[in-house]
Amino acid sequence: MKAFLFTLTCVLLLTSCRVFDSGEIQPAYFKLGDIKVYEPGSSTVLTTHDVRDIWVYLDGESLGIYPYPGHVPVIPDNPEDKSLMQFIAGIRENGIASYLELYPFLEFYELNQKILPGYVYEVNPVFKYRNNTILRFNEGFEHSTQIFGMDLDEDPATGITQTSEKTKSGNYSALLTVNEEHPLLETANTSALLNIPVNASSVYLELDYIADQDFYFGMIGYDETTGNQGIKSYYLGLKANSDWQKIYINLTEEMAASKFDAYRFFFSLQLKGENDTAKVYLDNVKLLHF
Ligand SMILES: [Ca+2]
Repeated sequence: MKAFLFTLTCVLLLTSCRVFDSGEIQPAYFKLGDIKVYEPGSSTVLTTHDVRDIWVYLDGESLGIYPYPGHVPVIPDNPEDKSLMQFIAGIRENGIASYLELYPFLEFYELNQKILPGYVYEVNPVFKYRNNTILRFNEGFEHSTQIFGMDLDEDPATGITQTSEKTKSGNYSALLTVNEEHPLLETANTSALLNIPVNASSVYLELDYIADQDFYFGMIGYDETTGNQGIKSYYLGLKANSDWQKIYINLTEEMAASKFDAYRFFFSLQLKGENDTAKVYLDNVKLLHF
């Protein structure tokens, strides 16, 4: 048995030597380190992000989706020439683990260089928002007035308040609270927004939140001429969590399907079951489109 294993090992070693000797190219590796994401319109101010993985392309062909830190094996077609490596930010759309998406507003991080077999290249992708990104609002709750000032719940005792208890960025965030006496809070941006693309061009809402109970994000569509409310959609349920979480909510299809002239966006928190109170903290609420 030992003799057989010895022979087998020799055969395997010889086989692998033959493969190596026959001119098979060793891969190079791109070692993905940490990444940075800058605020829209800035190349110096970092923003919060939940870029989970990097989609990697070599000369326009996909090499796969990689977590970071990690290693990407690369075999260039022609190591004598420069190759274009593209690193693209991947998110979890609507916070759902199985919805892997490219984030359309972030530029690709690109390297154009020779890739030599056996070499390890360190790369720390830096992502900037595309220049043609339109930031319709960016509410960090740093000021005494904020954009979610429209009371939808008809209970004047509930509304968004500025707080420094827990913040993701800056000195303040927003607090939404309900209790047994005031069990519903629904609040929307004060002015309905015109000219949000309804032609399937990307529209996303980003936010950071902590919630001790599930709550909803939704939208209301309006007819510009009459001002009539067309729909009120409780678009996405956001799960309770224990620490700040970034969510990228894809509104593209909802906009293209509903096609209203104007929209308001709202948060809805309703006390559930046995709870005495429920609290949601929000920060960095951004609406983006092209
Ligand atoms: Ca803030």
